[in-house]
Amino acid sequence: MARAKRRLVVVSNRGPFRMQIVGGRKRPVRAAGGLVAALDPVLRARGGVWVSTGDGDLPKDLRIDGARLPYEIAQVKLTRSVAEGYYEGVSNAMLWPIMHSMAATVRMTGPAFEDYATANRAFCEAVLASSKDSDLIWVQDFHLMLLPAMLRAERRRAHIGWFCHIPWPGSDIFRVLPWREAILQGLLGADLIGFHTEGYAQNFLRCVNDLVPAVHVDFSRMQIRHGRRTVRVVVAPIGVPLDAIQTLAADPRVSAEVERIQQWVNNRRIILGVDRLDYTKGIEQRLLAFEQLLRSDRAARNRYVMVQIMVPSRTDVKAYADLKTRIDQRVGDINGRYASAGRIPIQYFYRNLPPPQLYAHYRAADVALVTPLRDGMNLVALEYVACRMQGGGVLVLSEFAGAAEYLEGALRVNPYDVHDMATTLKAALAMTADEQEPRMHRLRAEVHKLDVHRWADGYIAQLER
Ligand code: ADQ
Repeated sequence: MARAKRRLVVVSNRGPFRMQIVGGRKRPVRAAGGLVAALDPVLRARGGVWVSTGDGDLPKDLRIDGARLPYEIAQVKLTRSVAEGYYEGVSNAMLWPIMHSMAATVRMTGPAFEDYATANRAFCEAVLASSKDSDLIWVQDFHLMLLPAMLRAERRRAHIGWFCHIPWPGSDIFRVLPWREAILQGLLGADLIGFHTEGYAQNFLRCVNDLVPAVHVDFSRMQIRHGRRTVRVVVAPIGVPLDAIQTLAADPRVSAEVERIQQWVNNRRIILGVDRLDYTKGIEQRLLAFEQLLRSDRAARNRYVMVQIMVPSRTDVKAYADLKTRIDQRVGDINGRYASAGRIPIQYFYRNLPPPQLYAHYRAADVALVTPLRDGMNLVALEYVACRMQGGGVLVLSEFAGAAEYLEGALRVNPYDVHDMATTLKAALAMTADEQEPRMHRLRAEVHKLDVHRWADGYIAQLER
């Protein structure tokens, strides 16, 4: 008889649902983003619990789309001051820039690390209360790097995994963190540690080797001997829910929306940018590259339009508010300089678009310009390719996105080199259908291999071993 599957406990800072007022009534709304799209179906299929921060306002018998949610939700409630230190002070102001190799952006605030530890401890208690010894515990991302060791101290034999959704920097940058060893010791409580690329995994092994005493790191087998335990490190690139995206992107309502977008831009060819508003995403550099194209080629002003869609993010953090101001000014400046009657060069949205509208933009775009200065993977690049079912379209991709390791069919750019980006953009726009087709064909095969369900199932199977 087949052994029953172990129950799965997913732990992440943000959870899959939150209460929101819709049409005057408070209702549970599914959170956007790749993580929820990846792990919600897995939990639905095998049952389990999702532990995340929240106000405790989700009803016990949560109903989604008319049916009872087949897994549990546990919410960790943090005090306002702990939440601030943990989320703003450490996660956003320190860990995010360091992990993206932007050490100069770090703002160090001493006591915030205590809040980070307190928040991780609160998660630990919630996980212990809602799980049992035999469960698989899968901790997500940089908000919860102390949690694996906290759990290990209580559950010696548990199967604990941790996945890093963002890059892992070189040891020379990681060591800028004052509590670097505490973080690494925290992670070494896990059995299985996953990264998007081989480069991040090797950087992590190097950090452990350089900064943690009394461990043995085997770089080629990607294992760490830590006391009596062995920690395995794996390369597990995340993907997108391919079938779901393709089904929705093919919907006749999405096709109608594609036509509407094309009319709205006067049938100019579309260069698309889609990002969470973040200084790692290279949005300003991208705008400069487009400006260079407009400046160098008069005809470009009538032929092309850039559509930039940004979802607001971390809006109460100063670095993000400042970036928003700079982007607004840059867009205004370019539009002021190069607009002519009925033709605005940059169409700019600052809001979350629902998937049908987002996918219509992917379908309508001749070129997707994905230019992060540094990015763990970048799902936008994969979503663009997933929506190009008719073939054609060009993906211009930063060499500093994890996705660049897997998408050979993209045109590569260095986002710090604005001239290189402008030249590559021009080349992308000049590509004939015959040149685009084989590249997109190759990209589609590459994105197919990165299906998100395969990512989740593969990781869980390794954690179960
Ligand atoms: P993010 O930094 O959030 O994720 P990304 O991978 O690009 O970056 O995912 C963004 C998601 O938000 C995409 O699914 C995209 O469709 C959506 N999105 C962006 N703008 C939107 C808008 N205006 N309206 C609606 N949706 C929008 C982190 C890491 C990444 C890593 C993922 C997954 O930083 O490197 O790929 O986790 O591991």
